[in-house]
Amino acid sequence: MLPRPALDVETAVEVVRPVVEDVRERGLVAVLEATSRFDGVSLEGCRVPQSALDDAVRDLDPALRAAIEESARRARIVSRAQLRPDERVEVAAGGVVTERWVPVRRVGLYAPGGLLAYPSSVIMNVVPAQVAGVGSLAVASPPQREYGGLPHPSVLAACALLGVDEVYAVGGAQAIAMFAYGTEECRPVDMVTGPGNVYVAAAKRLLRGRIGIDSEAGPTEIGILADDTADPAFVAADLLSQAEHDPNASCLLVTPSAELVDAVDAEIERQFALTKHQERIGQALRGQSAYVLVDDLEHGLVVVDEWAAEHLEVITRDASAWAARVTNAGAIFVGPWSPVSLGDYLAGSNHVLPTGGTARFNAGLSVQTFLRGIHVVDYTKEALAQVADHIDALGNAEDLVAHVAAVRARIPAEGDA
Ligand code: HSO
Ligand code: ZN
Repeated sequence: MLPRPALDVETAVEVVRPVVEDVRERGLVAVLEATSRFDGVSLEGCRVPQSALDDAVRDLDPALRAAIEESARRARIVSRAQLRPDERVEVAAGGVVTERWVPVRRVGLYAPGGLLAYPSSVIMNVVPAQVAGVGSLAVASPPQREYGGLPHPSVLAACALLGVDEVYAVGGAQAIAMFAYGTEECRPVDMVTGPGNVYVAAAKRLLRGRIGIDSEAGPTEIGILADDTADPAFVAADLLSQAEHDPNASCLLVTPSAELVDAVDAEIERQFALTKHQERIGQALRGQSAYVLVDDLEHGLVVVDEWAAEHLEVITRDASAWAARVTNAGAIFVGPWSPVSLGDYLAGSNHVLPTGGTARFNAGLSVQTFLRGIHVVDYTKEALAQVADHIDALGNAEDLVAHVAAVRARIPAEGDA
């Protein structure tokens, strides 16, 4: 019964299929035609010139520049700590398996435009990819008519400040297809990450397998597990903050305190009257959002684990102890001084997180997203000989005699000539 928005990526897959096919067959021409059709901008090419990136940095508000730089610095600190050394194990004398961490070679990052032009999302995608050692990174973001067909200046500035100079003014499914198949301008990538609308999600779903993708980012969610110690003004503000993203956003307050629910409800009314994006917030709160009254915090824990929020705040007595027991959440925010907005911008944690209950099996974006662990197997003759009989047994049980023979060519069985 817990609310979730109805989202139909499957239907969108059929809508984007012809666009994706067209880009595969006709490359840049198809990308430009789709751009004029969907974005109302006619371009001769999509590659953003270096001069436009330089201009965006030059014209950037200094306070925003300082914020972007500090956000990236903190994200880098956390990302570096995630790097793992290659793991070499001597399984038996002379038998070595090493797990070698190798970055994906080339990644395309999608940055939404329009209302959703978030320079912070550029940071959240670019920094872990760079720290992982991804050698080649390209960004695509929809052309904006009011900026002369260039992507949003704050997106361009964030790219330039992070050292990404390969940027394309392309949005929607055509951007994902451009990355997957390549065009005259853009070499194909191995992986695409970054949030986008339902058409972007559909194109990623369609092309998954040909390229790697991060998890599908649906509308944002906030769950708050709170008791009577929580400040209703904080709780209300945090629910509103994520509702602000999208009319399909979901906000859940889970608490054993009926008094808190009443106080939060009154606060929401008060704060709603003063906020800017009332239309989106109103729809989100009236739609797939709820107060869930539970018997006690144990019961609350069951509810939040079941819902598996993208963001979960724990604002209770002993908040760290309760937070430590949560198993399903994209990210967890502990205590009254760690609001989701902090994580969205400056905590150092990543804000590209699993939504729609996929936090049950997915993690948010991190350095690990851009690394593959390759097992490197290195055995001596003696170490191989030690297990030759076992390989015989398994190979014969599976009726795969050529497998057995490949070992016996090296280590003849006892009694063989
Ligand atoms: N809360 C969003 C990310 C974001 N917030 C970007 C502000 N800008 C999804 O985690
Ligand atoms: Zn946010």
